[in-house]
Amino acid sequence: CGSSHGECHDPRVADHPCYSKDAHHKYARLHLPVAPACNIQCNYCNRKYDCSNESRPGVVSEVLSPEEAARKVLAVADAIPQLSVVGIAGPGDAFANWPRTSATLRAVKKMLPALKLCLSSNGLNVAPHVGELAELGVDHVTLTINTLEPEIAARIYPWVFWEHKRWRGLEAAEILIREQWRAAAALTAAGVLVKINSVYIPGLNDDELPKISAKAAGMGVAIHNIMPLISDPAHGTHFGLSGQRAPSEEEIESVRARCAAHLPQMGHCHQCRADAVGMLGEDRGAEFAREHLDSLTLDAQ
Ligand code: CLF
Ligand code: SF4
Repeated sequence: CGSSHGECHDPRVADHPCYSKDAHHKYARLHLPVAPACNIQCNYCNRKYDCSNESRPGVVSEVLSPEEAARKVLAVADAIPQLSVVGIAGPGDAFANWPRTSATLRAVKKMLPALKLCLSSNGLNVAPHVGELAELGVDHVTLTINTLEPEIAARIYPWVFWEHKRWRGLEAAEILIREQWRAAAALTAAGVLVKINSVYIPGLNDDELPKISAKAAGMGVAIHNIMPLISDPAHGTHFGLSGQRAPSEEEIESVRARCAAHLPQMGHCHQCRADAVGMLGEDRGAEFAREHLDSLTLDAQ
């Protein structure tokens, strides 16, 4: 399905504001910030802030318990009838906090089964949970994959935590890349609609991005989202502090065109916060902050 053309009638694509460009004017998403920890370090992330694989660095989301998150879903669904998707996109990694993530998904599914469930991850700890995802009815998962080459990955990820141990350098890079593609294969085989996000780091992974599109297309991935590196030194990320620049608009368009030869490209991403609420590009999070939840009307309860 070429979801970026808006011609697909599969409701899993047509009603999802990220998978379908047409849908992003009609449907809203809610991010539940229930996943604080992370199992890797990315050089474009400052761990005090939200996961920069999916979110805008330099903002901090208030972490919710699964119970608070369930309450928030009811409040938002009541207030925003266009709500179609509930996503978990940090502020760390959804699968590095699997007990909290799965408890939240179960609660949402029980209360409002018509909502789509969507997860975003670096891919490290996804494959072992694919069976449970299918059982929970999660049909959208985003994996952030930035390179196929361990030598390049070692310059993006200083370490990963895997099987009770911290790995560094090429060993860490090889584990992460292997597990990311194991996850992509397992998810597509289970019928999950997979989106790949890639952070474009000019001079480092320019030529990797079309290769990722090509490999992903061969696995049945639905869509690729090239996200520009945000490298403001004020955010305190390794890349920001070391002077790594962001790509220009021309560079982004050029690499997207190369990738589009293999896979539909998402061009309407807003690099949302891990607690974003509303239509893409809109953030009504403050209306539904923890201190307001008690006073909200919860008709759906
Ligand atoms: Fe959220 Fe991500 Fe699901 Fe969308 S966002 S978990 S796939 S419901 Fe969308 Fe926001 Fe871009 Fe993400 S615009 S940052 S791609
Ligand atoms: Fe940060 Fe997300 Fe990378 Fe974890 S996966 S280090 S939270 S950008």
